[in-house]
Amino acid sequence: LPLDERLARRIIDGEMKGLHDDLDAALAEGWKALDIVNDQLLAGMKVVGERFGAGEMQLPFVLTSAETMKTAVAHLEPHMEKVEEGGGKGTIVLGTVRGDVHDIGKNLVDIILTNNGYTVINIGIKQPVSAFIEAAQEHRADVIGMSGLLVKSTVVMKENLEELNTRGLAEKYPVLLGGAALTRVYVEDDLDEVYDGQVRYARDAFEGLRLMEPLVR
Ligand code: B1M
Repeated sequence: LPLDERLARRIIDGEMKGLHDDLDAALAEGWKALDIVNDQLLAGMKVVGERFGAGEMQLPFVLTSAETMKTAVAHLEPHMEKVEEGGGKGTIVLGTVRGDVHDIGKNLVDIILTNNGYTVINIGIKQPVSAFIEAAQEHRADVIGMSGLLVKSTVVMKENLEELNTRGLAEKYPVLLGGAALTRVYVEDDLDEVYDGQVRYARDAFEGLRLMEPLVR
């Protein structure tokens, strides 16, 4: 297989042996680390999601694919372009919501924002709204960022926004939401209606980055 197809295939098959060599070869070809993630590795992950959803792939294999993805991203991270370091542009508390373990997308958002001058307080997975709030207060965050991939996580996000309203924190914390089960319409119409502060939808990590500047006041 040509290198680009081989990289996607590695994610689909969860094949780690020789992964670093292939990634190094791609970098040596002059491919940008972020492009490798977006074009090859995520293409493989998309196939994994489709097969899993269709019942053609069992969960342990999805887990191996996810671990391969994480290993690849960790290998590529030092090669990613750093536009601005130092975290001077603002602070975001970032986590995956209660009941949800998916963190590959969240961690990509962390990398992209960190490499572009933001301070990211990454609180991990399965986080209750209280953990987002405590971290935001402790680190004087400008923005709260919630990730979640399950359909039920979209409901949790709504409840979280309601909790921020109840605690009188909506004015203080603009919220950035992302994850595969969300839609722009749900966030910008339905959740915007619910939340007393600003709430925005990011389709991917780059849209998340673009949205940070207007959200950090
Ligand atoms: Co799960 N899973 N999974 N899974 N998994 C999905 C989400 C699913 C769509 C697969 C499918 O059925 N086709 C499905 C959800 C269906 C639904 O809710 N209706 C599903 C399911 C059902 C489950 C379990 C329930 C399975 C089970 O146990 N029976 C279980 C859930 C456990 C739980 O959470 N309580 C489960 C478990 C797992 C693994 C552990 C095996 C593994 C996760 C490993 C890990 O993350 N550490 C896994 C994986 C890998 C997937 C798929 C295949 C891939 C997800 C992924 O990493 N994508 C996924 C299929 C899919 O998404 N279509 C699936 C790559 C990643 C970069 O994309 O996270 O979307 P994503 O992030 C994007 C954007 O969304 C955005 O930026 C990123 C790219 O730039 N973004 C943000 C994300 N967060 C953001 C936050 C922002 C801004 C942008 O600001 C705050």
